[in-house]
Amino acid sequence: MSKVAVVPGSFDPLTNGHLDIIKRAVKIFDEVYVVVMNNSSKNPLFTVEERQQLIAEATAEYPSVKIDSSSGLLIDYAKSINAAAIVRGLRAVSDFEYEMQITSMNRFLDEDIETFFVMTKNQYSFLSSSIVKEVAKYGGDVSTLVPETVNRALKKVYT
Ligand code: COD
Repeated sequence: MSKVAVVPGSFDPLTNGHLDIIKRAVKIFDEVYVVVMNNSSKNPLFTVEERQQLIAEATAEYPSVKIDSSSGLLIDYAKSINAAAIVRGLRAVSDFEYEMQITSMNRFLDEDIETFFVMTKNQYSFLSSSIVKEVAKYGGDVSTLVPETVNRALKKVYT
């Protein structure tokens, strides 16, 4: 049976840190669903469709990657595609508390779906979508921190 994983996130926008996590998931799972989800505490810059398009362009070389979106609960989405696992990225200890809370809640809602944590490359451990947007907004160069298409999209928004 093929092993399916969900890589959920806000991806507003996709960074090289996200991409690193997606590539690591691709090595382990047969199918990897990268899913743009609602995070009710964030106010997105890009629409869901724009974020999906940017992810699709950056992952085009990986046939096992599928792009989707959902406005419901992550666990319901994971069940709907028979996922065995949710894959999340860890950057630093500061991510741990938030991730533990999400994982515990998802496990409370469904015991059978495991969450796997993947550590990013050290060079991306300081990266977040928010920090990238902040730097891009004030004209800083983020071209080595995000895929080329994301860099172009950020320039379009901020010039
Ligand atoms: N290196 C490695 N990993 C990274 C990096 C980096 N530089 N940057 C981000 N990541 C990881 C994050 O740790 C995360 O695992 C993933 O990439 C996505 O990050 P974000 O910031 O784009 O996404 P989040 O954290 O906003 O995603 C939160 C969800 C949208 C998944 C969550 O809010 C959710 O599940 N919402 C749906 C509603 C729901 O089910 N809620 C109940 C769960 S408690």
